[in-house]
Amino acid sequence: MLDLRTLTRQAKDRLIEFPGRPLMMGVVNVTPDSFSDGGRYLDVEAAVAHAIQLVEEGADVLDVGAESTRPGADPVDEAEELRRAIPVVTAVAKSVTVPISIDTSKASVAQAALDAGAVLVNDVTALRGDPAMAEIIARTGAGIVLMHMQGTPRTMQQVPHYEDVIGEVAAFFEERIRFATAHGIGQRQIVLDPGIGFGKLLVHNLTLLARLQRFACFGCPLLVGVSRKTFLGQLVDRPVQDRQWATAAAVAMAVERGAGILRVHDVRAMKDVMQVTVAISQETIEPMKAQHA
Ligand code: HH2
Repeated sequence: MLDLRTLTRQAKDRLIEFPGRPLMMGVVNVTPDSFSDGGRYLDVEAAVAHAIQLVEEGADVLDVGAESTRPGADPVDEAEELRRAIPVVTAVAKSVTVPISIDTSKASVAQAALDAGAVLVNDVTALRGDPAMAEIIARTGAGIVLMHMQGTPRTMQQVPHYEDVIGEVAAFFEERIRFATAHGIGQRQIVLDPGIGFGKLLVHNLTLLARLQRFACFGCPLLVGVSRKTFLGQLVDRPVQDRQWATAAAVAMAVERGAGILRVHDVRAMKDVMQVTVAISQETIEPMKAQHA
């Protein structure tokens, strides 16, 4: 397993430290279906309550997102994304102490979220979406997730094609790290993500997970998002709300192959999966020893 203890990340004025195990990133969605007709106050309250619950379940980081990146999703305009995301980031930052990530590819949303208390920007375009993003990350010292995606969310599942998915994703990481550092972003701010489900067929997702270790050479933590995704549904033929066991298997394999951050919806269950996988991978019986002491 990758030694995560060497991978402390800088994120604004905070250090994100790895306690010798992967970090659990809990997903806080503020997309329209989470919006009641009752108005914004209730929506913000519901998102904050969800965020607090995820932290109680063991989330080490929260990822707040206001634009769906599901295959085929339409882009959300800037004013709407700001209106949805910023009150939630502001309120969550006052309610929890864990680092907050903003899932956005818009520089204005990233800047406003960083001002409101976020410390990490999860940019699924890896700094290719908004030309102003790199400067904001460099100036603020925020952490940045550079995720691989072929195409855009609207088109990415139409014809994903790779000659060599591992080689192409590795080349992408190399080029994006070079781009980021050339724009004044420190290596220690960077997290890499192979972008499971983003412009990939089932076989590509499976290969990326199976050979995740290949990307350890960049010296950055690897974020993996498998939670409830379509490729799991393709394997077990279950609807999205019934993919927790399938998610568990993928989380365990990702941990065993060196994932550093696990982006999940079901934090409590997946944290158990992570802890057991780590214990077996490290051949340690510390938790049992402690129990019987
Ligand atoms: N996956 C989704 C959204 N953001 N960010 C990163 N870095 N990596 C991912 O794998 C990733 C991501 C997919 O989210 P979606 O299925 O659209 O919904 P949800 O936000 O509920 O997970």
